[in-house]
Amino acid sequence: MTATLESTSPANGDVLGVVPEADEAAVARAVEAAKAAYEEWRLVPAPKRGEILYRFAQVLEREKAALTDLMTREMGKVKAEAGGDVQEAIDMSYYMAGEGRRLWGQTTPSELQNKFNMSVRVPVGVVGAITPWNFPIAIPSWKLAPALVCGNTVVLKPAEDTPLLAQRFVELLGEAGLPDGVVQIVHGYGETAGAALVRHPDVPIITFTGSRETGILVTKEAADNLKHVHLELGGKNAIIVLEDTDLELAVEGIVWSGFGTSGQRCTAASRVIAHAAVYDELQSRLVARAEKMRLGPGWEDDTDIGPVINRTAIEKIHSYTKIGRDEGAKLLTGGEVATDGDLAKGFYYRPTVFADVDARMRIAQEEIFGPTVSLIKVADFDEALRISNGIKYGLSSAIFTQDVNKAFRAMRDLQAGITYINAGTTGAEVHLPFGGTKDTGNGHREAGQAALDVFTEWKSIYVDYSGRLQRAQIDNT
Ligand code: UN1
Repeated sequence: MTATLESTSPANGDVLGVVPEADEAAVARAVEAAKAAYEEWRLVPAPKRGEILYRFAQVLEREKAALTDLMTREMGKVKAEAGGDVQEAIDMSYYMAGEGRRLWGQTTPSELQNKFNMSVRVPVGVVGAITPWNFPIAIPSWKLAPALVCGNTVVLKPAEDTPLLAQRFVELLGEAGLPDGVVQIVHGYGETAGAALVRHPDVPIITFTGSRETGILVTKEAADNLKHVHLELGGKNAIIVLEDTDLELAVEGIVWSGFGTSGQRCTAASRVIAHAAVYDELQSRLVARAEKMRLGPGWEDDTDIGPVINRTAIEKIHSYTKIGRDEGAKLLTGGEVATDGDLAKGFYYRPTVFADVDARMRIAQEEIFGPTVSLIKVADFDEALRISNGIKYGLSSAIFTQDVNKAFRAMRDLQAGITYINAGTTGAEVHLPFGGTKDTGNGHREAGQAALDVFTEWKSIYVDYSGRLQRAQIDNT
C-alpha cells in the first residue's frame, strides 16, 4: 500500500483531501522524469516558454476565487490575504513571461581584432524546489516561474501542510500548456522527501524557503555534491516609530505587518522600536486595535485573524508567551489560545503585545512566527537603528518618520534586504529582489531580475572571425 498524507484545515480540523506520500524511490523517479524532460525543455525558445507562463497567469486569474477559498481552508489565512497570495503568483507569472523575450546577457568589445565577445544565460538543470506553507501559491510561483522561463525543469516538494494547493498549482501549469514531465511534484516531509531531493546527485540546484535551522541542514546535505543552494530563511523584523510621525499610520502599519497572516510571514513585524516620546500612546492605541480583532475561519467575511498552521506552531507561539513573561516583559494583551465556541476546533492564538521588552530578550531575538509583537522603548534614532540591527537576521525593516534626513540614514544603515519608509515590513512586490542579509539567506535573492541569477549559469562566448589563431594576453605582433 502506498503511504498517504492527509490535508486538514487548521481552521476547524476538517479533512480536505489526501495525497500520495513520496519515499526516496518516488523522489528518484520524479528526478529521472524531470531530467529526461530537461533535454527538450531547454531547447524550447525562451519566448515560447514565457508564453506558457503568460497563459498560466491567465489560468490563475480564472481560478483566483477557487484557489483563494481553498487557501482559507487549507492554510488558514483570511480571504483578502489569500487572494493577495494568488495575486502575487499571477503577477510573478506575467512578469517572468516577459523575461522570455529578454533574458539579457552582455556583449562587450574584445581585446583583439575580428573577435566578438558575449555572455549568455544557460539553465542549470533539474531544480529541487522546497516551499513553505505560509505562501502556498505565491512562493511556488517565485521559484517555478523564473526557473521555467530560464529553461530548467523542476521537482517541487511543497510543505506537508498545504499539499492540495501545490497540487492545484502544478495541475494548472499543465492546463496552461506546460509539457508533461517539466514539473514534477513530490509530497512528504522534509526529513524524507525533502532530504531525498536535496541529496539526489541529478539535482544540481536547490531553492529552499523555510527556517534558518533547516536552511543550514540543506546547505550541509547539498555540500557533498557542490550544489547551488538558494535560501530564504527567517526574519525578526522591526518597525521603528520616531517621535515626529503620524501615529495612527504607524499603528495601521504595525497591525497589518504584525498580525496579518497571524504573524506567519518571514517579513512579519515582530518588534516595534518606539521613541520614548510616543511609546505610551502607541502602546495603548495598539492594544486597543489588537483587542478589537476578530478571530475566526479565513473564509468568513468579518474575520481579522485566521488560525495558525498547526498544533506544533501554536505550542511554539504559546511557549514564547511564557518565555517573555519569565524574562520580565509585560504582557499587555493576548498571550493565550482562543477556545471560545467553534474556535476550539482550530488553532487560534490571540494577537499578543508585550511591552517593556529588552532588546536582548529571547522574544526580541528569536523568530516566533505568530501574532506576537514586542515593544521596545528607545531614547533616540541612533539607538533605534542599533536595536533594529542587533539581531542575527536581516530580511525586512521599516521606519515611520517625517524627517527626510533620518529616512535616508535608515535606508543606508538598516542591515536588511528590504527597507520600508512609512509602511510596515510586509508587502514586497514581485519585480524587486526579495531576500535578506545575515542569517536570512546565503547572498541570493529571489523575485525581480535577481531571480534569473539563481536559475541560470553565465556562459561567456568568444567568437574569433580573424581566420588565424589569436591568443588573448599573448603578444601577437
Ligand atoms: C514570506 O513571508 O515568506 O512581502 C514572503 C511580503 C509578501 C511575501 C512574504 N509579499 O510580506
